[in-house]
Amino acid sequence: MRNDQPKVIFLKDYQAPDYLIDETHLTFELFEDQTLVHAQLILRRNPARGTDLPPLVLDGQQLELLSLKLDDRELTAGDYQLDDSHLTLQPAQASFVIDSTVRIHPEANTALEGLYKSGKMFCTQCEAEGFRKITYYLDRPDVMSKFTTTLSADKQRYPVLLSNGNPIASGEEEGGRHWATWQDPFMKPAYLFALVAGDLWCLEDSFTTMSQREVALRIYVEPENIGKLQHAMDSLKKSMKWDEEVYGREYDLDIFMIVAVNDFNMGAMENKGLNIFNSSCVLAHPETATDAAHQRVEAVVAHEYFHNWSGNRVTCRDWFQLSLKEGFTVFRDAEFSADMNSRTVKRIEDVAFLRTNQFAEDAGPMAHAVRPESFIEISNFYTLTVYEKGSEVVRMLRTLLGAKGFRQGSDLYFDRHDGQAVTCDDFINAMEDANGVDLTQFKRWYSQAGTPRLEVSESYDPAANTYRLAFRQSCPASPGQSEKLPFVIPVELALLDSQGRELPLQLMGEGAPVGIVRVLQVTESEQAFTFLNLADKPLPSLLRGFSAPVKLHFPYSRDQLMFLMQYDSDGFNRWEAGQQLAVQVLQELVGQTQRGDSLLLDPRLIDALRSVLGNEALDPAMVAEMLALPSEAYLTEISEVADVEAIHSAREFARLELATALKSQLLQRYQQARAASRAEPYAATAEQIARRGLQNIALSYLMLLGDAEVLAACEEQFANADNMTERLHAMAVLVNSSHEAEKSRVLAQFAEQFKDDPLVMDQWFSVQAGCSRPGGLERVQALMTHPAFSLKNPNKVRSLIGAFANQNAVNFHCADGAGYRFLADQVITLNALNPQIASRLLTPLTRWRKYAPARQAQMREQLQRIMAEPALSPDVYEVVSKSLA
Ligand code: B3K
Ligand code: ZN
Repeated sequence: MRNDQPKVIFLKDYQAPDYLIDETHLTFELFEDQTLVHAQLILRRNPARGTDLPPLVLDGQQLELLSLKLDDRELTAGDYQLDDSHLTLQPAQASFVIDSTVRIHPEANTALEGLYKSGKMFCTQCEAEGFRKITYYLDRPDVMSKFTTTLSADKQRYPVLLSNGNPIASGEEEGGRHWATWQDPFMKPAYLFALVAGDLWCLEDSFTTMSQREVALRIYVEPENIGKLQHAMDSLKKSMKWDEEVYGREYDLDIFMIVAVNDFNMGAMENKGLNIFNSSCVLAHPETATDAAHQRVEAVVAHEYFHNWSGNRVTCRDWFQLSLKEGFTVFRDAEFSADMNSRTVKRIEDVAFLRTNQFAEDAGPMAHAVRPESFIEISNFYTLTVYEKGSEVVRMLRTLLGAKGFRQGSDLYFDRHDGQAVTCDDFINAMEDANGVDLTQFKRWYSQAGTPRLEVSESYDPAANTYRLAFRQSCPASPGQSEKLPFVIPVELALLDSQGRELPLQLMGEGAPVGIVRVLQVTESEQAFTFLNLADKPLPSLLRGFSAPVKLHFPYSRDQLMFLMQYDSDGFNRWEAGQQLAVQVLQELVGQTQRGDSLLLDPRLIDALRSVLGNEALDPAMVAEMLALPSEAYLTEISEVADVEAIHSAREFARLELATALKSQLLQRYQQARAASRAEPYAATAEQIARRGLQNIALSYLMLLGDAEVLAACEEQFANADNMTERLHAMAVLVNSSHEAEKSRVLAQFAEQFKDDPLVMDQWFSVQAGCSRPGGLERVQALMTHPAFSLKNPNKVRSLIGAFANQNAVNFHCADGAGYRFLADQVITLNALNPQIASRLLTPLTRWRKYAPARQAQMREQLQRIMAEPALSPDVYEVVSKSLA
């Protein structure tokens, strides 16, 4: 907690460590009321920093120091200095050994950082700076050490004792205790340290690597969840294979373990050889997990596994370089998911998420570059910008270098830096060196925050048969960055003729056409490209596959968008044309609503979606994506001033009009899909997932009509579905309907059936928290007293309070400001319990500039109320103070 102004850390102040820790020997004595940690550190002066002997400053927080030795000398209070967060002492030689014993209290650790208890098991979370809550250490990623870890605990309560690396010894002690020693042969920073002790069962399997080594695979859970691991295990094996095939990367230890825990601040953690996962990202069973949850498990298992190379073997020099491992690894997991499922659908989902959420972050008070320049609390920088925009930056590199050049670059990067802690520049330099290109200007994507705007205009010269595209890029100011220099923007494009065929592309200065799809590089503020030999004016298909994270503006007419929706050969851009059409139509409805005009939906949107629905050749997953109107959150993001009620009612009006006009087609596709579903058992295959996606969105539309036959279908789906995807969706549409009696009945039935399954109850909370019908806040407040709810469990906080504040705009933004007050109250309570979760929960309040003055004032008032709290954590302090600045 904060006593004085928290310190700002700057990238420009980076200095290599004064000392290195060659070996780390840890012993944990785990008890119910305390844990003793003995650490033996083999240290030496970092030769790169000189030969003098500056004081050694170890990080340490919330530790009770019981004993301290320097070499063989017991130190007493006068020999060292101790404050809130450091232990400082003076070495006498260049090489020395420190032995310390500290007492810590994992049983009382509600922040879920360092060593803590999740239910009955002990586990750790050290990234970014949690290791300093375990023992005194040089807790920074550029200090890499060889770890040997011994755990001792009561054998009956904690039969399983795990840490990183390989098990090397174990034994029994008096008093019913036992111990185990693990050794990790790879040097690693402390943030990758992990230990687990508990009564766990595991699913075992094995994987033979490309060099024919046998790796034991184990996924550990509490006994009641042993039946929900197959999907995660399959995902792990697919990930291991994929990384060999696509990146040539092989796993390096003899054992790879995953442990599922219920109380976890984020999705999962890539500790070397011992990944620790939020149970929501491991457990999957058709009856309890939706298709989306299955896909998330697959993606997160892959992501953490891929970190073994992009993060662990090659790690970050300092936390400003976080995107070095996170952006790259998100890119890797996205490509893996694209290869395992539908590539186009994966891209659509990722882009919709990025544009709605990361673009909002990039335009808000916490905006920062992919490589930030400063922070107060690093936990606040595990952001959409570092992760998702970071991944887009890596994707652009691949677009620019081509698949082969990119692979040569990644090979060089891994070879050159294996075992090192490096920077984003090192990554780019490897890409440059492997390809003989200059990426100096490209590096601005790492240093400049904000979303570039790319305006494109066209002109056609029928006499010369030339077509000119003029690009103008700009980027709004961000906190601390007023001037932005031009980015390198790869624009993948094609030019279509009146039949939708891609035309040969010959640029001015070229002797012949070069392909029909090309990547132009826009590098100047203003830049034009002229295409030759075009007998008619073409229609451009721009920024295909969302080739750069920018806001593209081209003056398409609605008819042109309808044409692209139907004929663009790029699936992503077909969807994108539909979204742009829907945005135009919805914005028109928002205007009508605000003026009090009668609402009129442009019939072209109905026609366009009718033909999508009627297209049996189109992947049903694409049909579902195209039927989904842009979300309220996205419409908010693209508004100058967001009118919450007008956006909601305009969008609901459009949905009802579409449902009415398309009822027969929707019903036909619904019934077809539901019948297929009844005819075969659930499988999480791409084909079935696509079918259920279309079935469910069709049901959402149909339920707006209030028909008895649709209600009956919905209840049938709820009652008879053999899987959570159909059951949960049926419940969600009922909850959002006006069928009060049916709604209460299914909610009660669902809760009774799944009351002992916390992950399913999370979904039950979410569905209700997201319900936009009046009275949302009261419902959420009532649910907070439900026995399955707990503020101490991050999944519960996210699924109830988070879902309310992020996915229920009309209720969260209710006119009297009660939604804001409620959120501020929760942030204040959580600030003391779990600062990381408190600070995450704040996000919707930080977006106050998007709204009209009255709302702005109410939101700011709550931020100020939080700011006035006495013991603010640095996490919350940083977000609130930057939001008010
Ligand atoms: N590297 C971890 C994130 C740790 C967050 C710490 N506050 C999970 C991941 O990105 O794989
Ligand atoms: Zn990661």
